Amino acid sequence: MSEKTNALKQEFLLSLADVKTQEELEEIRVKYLGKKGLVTELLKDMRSLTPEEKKTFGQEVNVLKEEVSEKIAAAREEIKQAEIERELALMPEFDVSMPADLRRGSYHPITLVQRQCEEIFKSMGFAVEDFREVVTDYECFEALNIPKDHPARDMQDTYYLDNGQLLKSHTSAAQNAIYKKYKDALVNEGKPIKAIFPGRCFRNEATDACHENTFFQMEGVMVDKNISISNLIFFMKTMLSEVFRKDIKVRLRPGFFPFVEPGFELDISCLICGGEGCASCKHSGWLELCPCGMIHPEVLRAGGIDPEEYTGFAFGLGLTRLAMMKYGVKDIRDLNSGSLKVLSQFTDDK
Ligand code: FA5
Repeated sequence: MSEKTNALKQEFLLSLADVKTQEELEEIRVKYLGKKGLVTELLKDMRSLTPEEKKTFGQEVNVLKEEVSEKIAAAREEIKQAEIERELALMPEFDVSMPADLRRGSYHPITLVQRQCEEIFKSMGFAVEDFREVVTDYECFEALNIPKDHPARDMQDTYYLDNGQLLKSHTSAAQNAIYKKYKDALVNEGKPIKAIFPGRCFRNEATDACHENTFFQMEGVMVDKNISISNLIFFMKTMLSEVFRKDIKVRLRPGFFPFVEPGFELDISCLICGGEGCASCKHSGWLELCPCGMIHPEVLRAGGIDPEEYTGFAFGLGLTRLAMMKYGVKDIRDLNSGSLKVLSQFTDDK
């Protein structure tokens, strides 16, 4: 091997020894084997050689080229291997002999009770509807006969967005959209409107054992010709007896909501204290569970339904409170706590 070829080979081997990354290696490949690389440049020296010398020198350069290529390929593999090992060293060690943790998640009690109510109402011909959490002032209040500055708004302070929309304070906010969706089928095909719409509600209020600022309700409406309070009572009774499957004490008393006339409060005797009075029922022995009433004519009219021809009932079931009562949860705040100690106790069959 000529002195020049040998010197180039030694220089290449030295620089290869320092290479740590694929990028550095690529630089070296271009430096030696690229179109204008040092190995290729060697061939320029051939011009001044005799044909015999050219042959020997040409072979020598080809051998060097091959050697350089092989060493670069080997270095590429080594660097790749080293990278894999570095990554493996950073990974936590797995003990494959360790027993698996077979604990499963469980449904949230509110989901369980919501699904149960959905099944009950579906079996009675109600459609299950979904609705947004962000609603307009019109949907949440005005369409429900609660104009601006009406005192009933004080009971439902909520969280407002910069654009004037708000987080719905009750599921009644979907009523107007439901009437508009189903009114044509009611008028043209004589199909009664029967729908429930569960959803998350928000209120800007202090929390205690039976009040949360984020809770679930399930609204229900039925509109047809000749719907009366007795229809309302039938559906409320059926729902409660199916959910609890035992005798529970309820009471119906007058209640005021601008969107129903007449309106009622449906209370349930507190199942935590058996009606004696405790923190869960604000020491009254009763828990407000499902206000209801006959839909106000103005509300039907806003939904495009003629109140002279049709009547209907509406109810707003407190789903979170229902879950409290059904599962014996003393403090409503536990349901939003995300604590697995609390939540893992509930399963479908309880
Ligand atoms: C309403 O929200 C009416 N929209 C219900 C209604 C619908 C009446 C249709 C008539 C016809 P109220 O604010 O009372 O009403 O709430 C209804 C139920 O939701 C309560 O009885 C209670 O069970 C539940 N609830 C209300 N506020 C809270 C709260 N802060 N935390 C937990 N549950 C609540």
